[in-house]
Amino acid sequence: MQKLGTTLSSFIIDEQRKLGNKASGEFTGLLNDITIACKGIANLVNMGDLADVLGATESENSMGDVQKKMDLIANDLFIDALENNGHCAGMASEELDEILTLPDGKPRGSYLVTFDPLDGSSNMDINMDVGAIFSVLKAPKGKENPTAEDFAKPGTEQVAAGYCLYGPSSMMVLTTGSGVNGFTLCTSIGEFILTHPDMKIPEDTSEYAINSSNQRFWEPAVQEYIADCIQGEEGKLGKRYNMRWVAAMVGEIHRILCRGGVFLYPIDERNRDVGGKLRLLYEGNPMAMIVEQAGGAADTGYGRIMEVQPNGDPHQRVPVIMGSKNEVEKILSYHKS
Ligand code: AFP
Repeated sequence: MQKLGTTLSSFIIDEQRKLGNKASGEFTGLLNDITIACKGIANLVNMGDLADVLGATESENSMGDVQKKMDLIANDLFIDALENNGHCAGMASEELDEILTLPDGKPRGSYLVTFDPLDGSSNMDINMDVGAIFSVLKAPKGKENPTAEDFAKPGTEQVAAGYCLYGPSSMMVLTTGSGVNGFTLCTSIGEFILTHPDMKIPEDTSEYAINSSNQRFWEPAVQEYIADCIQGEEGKLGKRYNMRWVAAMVGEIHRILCRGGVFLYPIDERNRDVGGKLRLLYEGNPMAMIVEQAGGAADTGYGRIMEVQPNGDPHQRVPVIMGSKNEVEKILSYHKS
C-alpha cells in the first residue's frame, strides 16, 4: 500500500495526545497557522525573480537594517496567518518596531508568537538559503492586548520553537519541548512530511561557523579559541577544524542539527553597547531551545541563553555560542580562563 507518511499536523496532534494534553486543538491550530505562513513564503522564495520578490525596499526596520521586499512580504504572511483564527493574542517580529496586537473584533487566542519572518534575507538576491524562525509563549490570561512586558519571558518559558529553512528543499524543524523533529515540504501535495525524526546533535565536532571578518573586535576568549582551531593538529586542540558560513542563522543551525558543529555570534567591541548582534526573542531563544532539545548547548559565553532575563525591548540582542555540547563547553572554558 502506498503511504503519505506522517504529516506535520498529524504528528502534532499525536504528540499532544501522548503528552496527555486535553487538546482543545488551539495549539495544533496555532502551529498549523505558522505552517501555512511558511508554505506561502516557501512558494515565493522558490519562485524568486519570477514572482518579483527580489531586491530591497526603501524602508528600514527598527535596527536600521534595510528591509528587503521579501522581508515585508514574509512578515505580512505571518501576520495574515496568525491574526484571523483565534489561536494567537499578539506578535513580535523583527520587521515591526512594536508589539502587534490584534485588530478589534478578531478573536484572541492563548499564545504569543515571536518571529523573524525571513532570516538571512540578504541571501535572497543570490539564491542562497534563507529561513523563518519562531517562538511560542503563553499569553497572559484575560488580557485583550498583550504588551511588550508580556513577551519579556526567559527562553525557558517557551512552549514551542521552530524554524523553516528555505533551501534546496524546504524543511520545518520543530520542538514542543520533547525532542526535535524535521519535516520536508512535499511540494506535490503541499504538506510537510516527517523525514528527520528525533534529531540529535553529535556531542563532538571539528566544524565551526563564525564571521571571521569581525576577528579584530572579538574578546580574547574567542580570539584564542579560533586561533587554536586554525592551528589544527599542531595547536592545543590537537585536530584539524573546518569552517562554514551560510550568513543565515537558520542554515548554520540546520547544518549543526544534521552533522554537528558550533555557531558563534559572540559579544564584541562593536556590538558590546547593544548586547550582541542577534535578537533574543526571535533568534537566540528559539534556536537555543531547539539546540538544547537536540542534545546540544546554547550559551552567551557567560550563561545559558534561555536563562537571560529579557529587558522588555522586543528587539533585545544577545551573544550566541551554540551547537555540539562538548565543543560549546570547550569554548566556555576559554571564557572562564
Ligand atoms: P538578516 O536576517 O538581517 O539577513 O541577518 C542575518 C543574521 O541575523 C543571521 O542569520 C546571520 O548569522 C547573521 O545575521 C549574519 O551576519 P553577518 O554576515 O553580517 O555577520
